[in-house]
Amino acid sequence: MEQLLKPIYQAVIDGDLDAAKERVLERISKGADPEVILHEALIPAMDEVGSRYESGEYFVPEMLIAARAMQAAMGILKPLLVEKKVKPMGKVLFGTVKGDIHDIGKNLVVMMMEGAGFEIKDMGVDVPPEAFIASLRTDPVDIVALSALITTTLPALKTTIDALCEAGLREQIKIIVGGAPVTAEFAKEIGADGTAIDAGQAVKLAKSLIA
Ligand code: B1M
Repeated sequence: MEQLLKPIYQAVIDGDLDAAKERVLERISKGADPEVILHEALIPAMDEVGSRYESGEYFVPEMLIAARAMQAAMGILKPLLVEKKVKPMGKVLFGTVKGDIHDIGKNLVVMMMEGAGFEIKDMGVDVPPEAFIASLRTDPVDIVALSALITTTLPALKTTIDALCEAGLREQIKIIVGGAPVTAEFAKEIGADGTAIDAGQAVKLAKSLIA
């Protein structure tokens, strides 16, 4: 990692929200590329936090404050990464499935999709299938995008897709799923139209499905 990005990386690992914001603002004012900050400092910092959690060095509170620092830093980058296109590419209903409260990855995909010109209705986290169905009935979209970030909530992806089928809504939408534990095989098995490993790939996938 570039030496100048180290303080941002460290601030997120330490869960130091103010330092994370200050360091990001400082790099931006010096002309740093927001995408480089995101991919070379912020995301690697969350990976390191995950490794520390796995090894027992960090516990949930440390993960949580690191996540807050990451979100604060992303808040600064968002307007720089999202350059709204005039004509919407299509409309997307997005949410992290029931039982799962991780949203950093989802927010990142939302941000990139907005940047690509999609109009996003973000349902947040821990979203039950009924909430997706209720929303689709009053506010139709082209794509439903579902995130699941832990292995224990993978089944909720299938439950949600099944519920959309039972509600008779499947034919009118494309469904994409994603999150670290989601594989292409799993996505196919549960009847999704596709998956993507990261935000950039998710944008490409959404564009190809709309086309
Ligand atoms: Co939790 N957590 N967490 N956590 N957490 C992980 C995911 C874990 C891998 C940590 C570990 O053990 N190494 C592990 C899951 C293991 C597994 O799957 N079996 C884990 C666990 C176990 C838990 C709890 C169960 C801990 C506990 O309570 N004992 C608990 C579960 C809570 C729940 O959801 N019910 C929990 C809680 C939390 C916090 C609340 C403390 C916090 C979340 C805060 C928040 O999101 N606002 C948290 C955090 C921060 C993490 C780690 C450290 C970071 C997650 C993250 O933001 N990554 C994480 C370890 C890690 O990931 N290294 C971990 C960065 C983000 C940019 O990546 O989310 O993968 P990601 O998103 C990517 C792609 O997946 C993809 O694009 C994104 C951008 O590139 N993508 C899509 C995502 N959605 C997509 C949708 C698409 C397409 C692509 O199309 C629709």
